[in-house]
Amino acid sequence: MSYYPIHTIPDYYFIDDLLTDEHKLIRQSVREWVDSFVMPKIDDAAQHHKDIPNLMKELGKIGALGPYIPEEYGGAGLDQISYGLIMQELERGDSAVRSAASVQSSLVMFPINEFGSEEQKKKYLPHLASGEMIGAFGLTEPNHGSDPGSMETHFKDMGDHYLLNGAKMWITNAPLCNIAVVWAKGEDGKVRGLIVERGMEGFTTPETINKWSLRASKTGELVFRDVKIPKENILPNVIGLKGPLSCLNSARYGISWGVIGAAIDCYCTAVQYSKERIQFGKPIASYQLQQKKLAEFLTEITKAQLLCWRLGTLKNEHRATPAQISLAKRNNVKMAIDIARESRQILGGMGIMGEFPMMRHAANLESVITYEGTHDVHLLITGNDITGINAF
Ligand code: TGC
Ligand code: FAD
Repeated sequence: MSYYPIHTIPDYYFIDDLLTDEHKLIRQSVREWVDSFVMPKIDDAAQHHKDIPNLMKELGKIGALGPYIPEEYGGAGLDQISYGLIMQELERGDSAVRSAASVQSSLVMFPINEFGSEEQKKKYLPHLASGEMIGAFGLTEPNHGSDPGSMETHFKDMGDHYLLNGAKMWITNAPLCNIAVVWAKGEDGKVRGLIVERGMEGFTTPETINKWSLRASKTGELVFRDVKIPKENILPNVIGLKGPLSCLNSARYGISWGVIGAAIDCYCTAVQYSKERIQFGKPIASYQLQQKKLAEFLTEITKAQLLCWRLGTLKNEHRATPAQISLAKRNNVKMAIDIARESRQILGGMGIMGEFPMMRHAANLESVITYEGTHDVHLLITGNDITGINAF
């Protein structure tokens, strides 16, 4: 259960009036699931650096894997606002839970649905939607993070199969994955997507340990040593860096919504605590300094909610540009990490404890502000959009 009553979750500008009954129903059901399934387990999982048992199958059951994938492939066929609301509710629980759902949905199911063959869609999507199969997305490499176009992972055409060599690093769910969508260069230097399956000889997934962030999520490497990839495992319908970057548009959009959930969890906890905690004979909520913080949190959350609602509407109309998505990802993650850090102070010493979510969210958001394009990379994308000059 959340520490605060669920009805205190803010909707200061009546954004609910802009949602359909279906949107509100979806949000309510994911909200309740997070309270009953995630909240009781998340501190233990994060403290002990372990994932929540059965998470993917449970996410599959509530329809959080591939919500916008067509129903014929096991998705829910929902719109982009629904996807955003689901991400928001999941990240109110923990960024690791949203990460699990967004990698599976936007980075694994999305490319198979957009760029895959009919056989690939039928073979993988229903199992990914149910959470029986876990996917990973391999773009980042040890020597190439912000600059994926310089990737070294490559494959050769051997006639009846491809031979894949290289390594990917910082990969969410690598140690757990059944399949990985891996981006690699062919002999012509062009980037292609390959579906690599666990069990293929020469494919290993060592875990990255000792993280201080996203501790309830498994991260690892994808290592390929002469891995034979059947020819039918290449994604046939995309060539070039725009393949992986299109997936990132979808995942970055989900993050823009998701982090509002983390900010809401911190804000609602701080409001509740500040009304209960008495110092100098009065609740600390009665002091102007604390009210200033709470007023600023609510202002920033409301602005972020409006930004996401509008972006979701543009996405539904296929009008959202990658640069608009970058602006929202950058703004909203910074908003959330600032609220997590500042709200922790409202709890004083209690703010460092696992019973309250602020330290966990703040630590998680250090990853979120780095992955899917760092804060500075998104600034450069906006700068490029304004000036037409690439400053990378
Ligand atoms: P550039 O020359 O600008 O572009 C190369 C080609 O890509 C196209 N493009 C896009 N297409 C679709 N969507 C976008 N957002 C696109 N951005 C660029 C572009 O039009 C061009 O196409 P074409 O046909 O002309 O070839 O690329 P560049 O080499 O200068 O690099 C800039 C870029 C875009 C790569 C950089 O700005 C960037 O975004 N770097 C960040 C890398 C990143 O975000 N990595 C994320 C890895 S995945 C991850 O973090 C998952 S976390 C999972 C979790 O939630 O747990
Ligand atoms: P670098 O690119 O080395 O950047 C270091 C610093 O330099 C940053 O501050 C950056 O902003 C700055 N910088 C870089 N270029 C410029 C420039 N031109 N101008 C000014 N400053 C610049 N990747 C995947 O492919 N799949 C995943 O599932 C995945 N999951 C992740 C999970 C976690 C927990 C983390 C932490 C990362 C994950 N990533 C994943 C990788 C993530 O996308 C990269 O960490 C991120 O893109 C940054 O790359 P880097 O770490 O190599 O940093």
